[in-house]
Amino acid sequence: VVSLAAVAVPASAGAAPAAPERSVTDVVPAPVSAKADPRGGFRLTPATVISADRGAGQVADYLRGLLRPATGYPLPVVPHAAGLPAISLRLGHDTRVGTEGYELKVARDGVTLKATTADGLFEGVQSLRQLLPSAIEAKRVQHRTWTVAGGTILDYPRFAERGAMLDVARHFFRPDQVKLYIDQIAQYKVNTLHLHLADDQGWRIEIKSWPKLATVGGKTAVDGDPGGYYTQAQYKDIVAYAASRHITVIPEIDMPGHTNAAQSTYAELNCDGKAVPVRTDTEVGYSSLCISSPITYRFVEDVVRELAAITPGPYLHIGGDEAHATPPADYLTFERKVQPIVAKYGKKITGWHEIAKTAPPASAVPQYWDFGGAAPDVAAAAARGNKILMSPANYAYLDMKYNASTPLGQDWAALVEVKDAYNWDPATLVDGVGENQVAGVEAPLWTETIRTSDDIEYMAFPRLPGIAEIGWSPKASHNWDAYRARLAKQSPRWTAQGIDFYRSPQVDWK
Ligand code: TNX
Repeated sequence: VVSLAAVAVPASAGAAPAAPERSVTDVVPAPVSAKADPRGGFRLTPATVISADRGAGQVADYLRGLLRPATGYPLPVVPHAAGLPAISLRLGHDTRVGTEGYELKVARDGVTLKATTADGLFEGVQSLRQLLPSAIEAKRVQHRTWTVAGGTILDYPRFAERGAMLDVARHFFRPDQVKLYIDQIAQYKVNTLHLHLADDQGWRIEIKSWPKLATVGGKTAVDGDPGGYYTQAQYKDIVAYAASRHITVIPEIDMPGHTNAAQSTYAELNCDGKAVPVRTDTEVGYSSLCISSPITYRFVEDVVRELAAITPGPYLHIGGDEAHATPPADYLTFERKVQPIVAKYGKKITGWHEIAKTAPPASAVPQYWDFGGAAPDVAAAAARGNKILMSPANYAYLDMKYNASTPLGQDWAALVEVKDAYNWDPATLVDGVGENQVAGVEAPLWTETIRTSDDIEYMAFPRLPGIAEIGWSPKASHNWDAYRARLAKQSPRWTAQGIDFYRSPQVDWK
């Protein structure tokens, strides 16, 4: 365990004042505006209370849970501060901050966080925690002083969706591992978790009408590693945990390709009625559901119905990528039957950008994964009114190696160093898809080579905060030199949180 106790340095006459350890201008993702007041810091003490408006109680309890382990202070949540030193969470309409923004004021006599919604308060809390010493992230009591850096932040996101994807199909991750990742991404204002729940190597969600999908199709994983699946109760619990971190889950069932686990489990999902062999290699593009069979659509409807019933978020992800074993006409036939099924169960569609060529309804969100430039089908969808989610593989794929000697990951799209992951713009990436046609950004983590939470952390940190900043911060604030200096100051927090990050030589880590 690293000791994070502050070292008291005696002030010697004539010495330059030390640069402050942290400031409102250091927050990641960069706020819309931040004005430091070096003399306006607020000191937490055992007498501090958290005062919360009606509707702010959940965020107040969450904040208390963040601050209690390291401080050991009681920090009671109360409806009125009644003259006590307080962190106040206030709800009230503020047209400047939208639905996820906030205003944070830190002064000597108190901290006031205001937002229009609880989502906005939650995102403001993520900024507030970065204004405390890194030791606030320690899991045990640290005997030291706790000063929140003084100043004012006004903040709101550039794009509505800032996402992360975890592929739990190639390798399975237990609910506690998913929750850990949820906590790690929430601190960078990520608001969407896309779970890739089924692929050739394994099926990970209980479907009661097709029970062997999980119990048989879930047994396998890449390289013959142990599989696993979520019961519907476990999935609902993950969804609820994500919601408590103001994150919406988007579940993905990839189809009509990437379906070998289902087709090796149920013979009737194959055109010849014979189950295909189990496969745990990492080839892509060889499997296809049987497009001409009515059973295929009964299967899809059962899966969509059950998944929609346990998913409160508005979207279901229907995959659609790399369907190389499905002829184009069949692909179109399949999508024309499946997309209305999703609508029938009250959900909107998201899918990999290949779905753009099927002219999905304007509410559908194609997820772009290629390298940018010309993409006529995607541009045409944008022109019809679809918003596009940006996940360019050569910048945003967290499974790409950092450099040729990175022990984990793949390199088919690119080697992606920290600077590469940060240096792109969603609004100029794809020809014909501008700022107003972008839904947001998502950082996918495919897990062919990823087996443990340490592996996840090593690939996601430090790149994920960069993608999150691209999604949240104003374009005008985008600057690598300024970003790398702010990012460096995050690393003691990751150390205190136990995040096993990649120490990129591009950043002067603290
Ligand atoms: C491509 S790009 C895939 C996944 C793989 C990934 C590995 C896309 C939508 N699909 O099936 O896991 O590459 O990097």
